[in-house]
Amino acid sequence: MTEKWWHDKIAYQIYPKSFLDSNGDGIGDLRGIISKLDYIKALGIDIIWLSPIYKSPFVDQGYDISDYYAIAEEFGTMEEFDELLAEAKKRNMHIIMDLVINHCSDQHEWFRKALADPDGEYADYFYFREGKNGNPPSNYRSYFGGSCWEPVPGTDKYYLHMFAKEQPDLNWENPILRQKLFDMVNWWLEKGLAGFRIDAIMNIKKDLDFPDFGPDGPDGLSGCWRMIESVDGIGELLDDLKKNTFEKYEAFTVAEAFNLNKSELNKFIGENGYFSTIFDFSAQCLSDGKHGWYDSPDITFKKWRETIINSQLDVQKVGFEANIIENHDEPRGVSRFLPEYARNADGTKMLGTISVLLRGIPFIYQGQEIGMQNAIWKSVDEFNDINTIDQYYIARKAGLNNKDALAACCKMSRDNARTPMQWDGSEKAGFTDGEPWIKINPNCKEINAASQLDDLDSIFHYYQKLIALRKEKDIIVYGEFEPLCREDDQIFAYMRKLDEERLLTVCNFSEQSAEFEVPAEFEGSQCLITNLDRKVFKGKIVLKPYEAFVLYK
Ligand code: TEU
Ligand code: CA
Repeated sequence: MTEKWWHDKIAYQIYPKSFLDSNGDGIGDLRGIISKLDYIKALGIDIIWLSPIYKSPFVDQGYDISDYYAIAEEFGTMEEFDELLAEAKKRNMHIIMDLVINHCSDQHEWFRKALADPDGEYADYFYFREGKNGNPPSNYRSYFGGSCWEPVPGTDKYYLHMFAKEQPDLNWENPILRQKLFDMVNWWLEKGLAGFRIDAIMNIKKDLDFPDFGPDGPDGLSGCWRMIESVDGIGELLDDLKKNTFEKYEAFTVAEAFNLNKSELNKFIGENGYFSTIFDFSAQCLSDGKHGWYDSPDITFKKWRETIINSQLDVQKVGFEANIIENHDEPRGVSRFLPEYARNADGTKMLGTISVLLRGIPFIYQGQEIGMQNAIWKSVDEFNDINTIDQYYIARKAGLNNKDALAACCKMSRDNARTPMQWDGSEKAGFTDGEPWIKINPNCKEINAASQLDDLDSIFHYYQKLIALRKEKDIIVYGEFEPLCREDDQIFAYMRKLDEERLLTVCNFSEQSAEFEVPAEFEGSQCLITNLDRKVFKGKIVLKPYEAFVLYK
């Protein structure tokens, strides 16, 4: 495997709207980010991913871009962005941005021109299609609910949107549009970006016949992903994208790619893959409900462990995946993957240990490093996220009462990750002086950065240490992954191997103590990190509940 500049790096995702507000309008901004670069650097981060900061009407929190060349006023100016790039560079950190090119906003100039002339050249930047017998062209349900087809006013045509109706899909079959997107990507790379996180990219290839699929819900529609999964030919588009952009700059790219099968991994993240890496969402997908969040299954420890093990084993033959426990679309990892009894500082450290020391590029989501948790939502009106509100109504239509529909949203809502970063224990968590755009989790009194920075035993300092270890030890970057105790009811343990070096990670995920036999080869090894105060690691040992340790030899 050829070494790449990003192999040993660690990334941190910022959700700008909720990171830090510098001017009291209740919305996080670039100035806020700049002022916290030292904090991020202190954690040990090399790469910062910014969720979208482009000009946008914010129907889907900036994932609906109305100008790819402008910074959203809410966040600041292009000068401030340049300052952020320069300040990051000074600290030897790289910035990557979100690249949202499956769709744009209905306020983008291209779409306005398309609507103004539905037979003109701009209409072909999108998918404008005639309906069938007074119905939309096909029976697809968008990811955010309702039909994927919206009427084009004044015509008998519809336009396609896989997400909200304000996010029309871009027609990747159009070479002029493709070139404009490539130019835009290169413009940002020229500016000094290190790369991109690439949004919803599996959706760019459509079946141009737009066939119907069997209905899979009470609305008589069929999830639009069925068409995406059934169509071939995305590879050519992705290869074209890479060759015309990323490749020339040695950019680091991490794609949001769901539902790949093993046989495709090499094309995506192999030596000459379309991307540097893709996120491993396999654990997150365990809570996919058949019909929505209301029938989302609970995650069991054994299933979760097996899922992570399997993806580690599959991926290491090919390349690196990016490991996460949460992001801006997911509930907080502590609330999701830890049983209730373990949602404390020690349990949180244990979860971090398992995740950061896996093979792959760790992505830490803002607040994860201090152990932020899901908020308690008292009514559906407290949510802001378009997807959450849709899921609430899906649950109600399926017959759930208000309380149960709300409970489903509390558990799964994307807004759990979008409550403001908890900088201190004050009423507004040090996030803003004004009215925050979304509610602040009242547990900021107990969970906040200020108190953790002062406490060497805190989750923050534990993460800092985990991250430092990954930089010190090549084995954490390149070592082969080997699972241990795969049948055990309590323990998650794995080994990493690099030539003669060995690393052993052991965690007890249960509420009871658990026995573990330290392999003889770890005789005389060194303990690199532990969340409790164990001193002896030899023979048969008994781990306390949510105890974690890492041995190195
Ligand atoms: O997400 C794509 C995607 O597949 C998600 O919508 C996912 O299905 C959903 O969040 C599960 O709850 C990306 C972005 O990460 C997301 O924030 C955007 O809303 C979406 O694309 C549209 O751009
Ligand atoms: Ca602000």
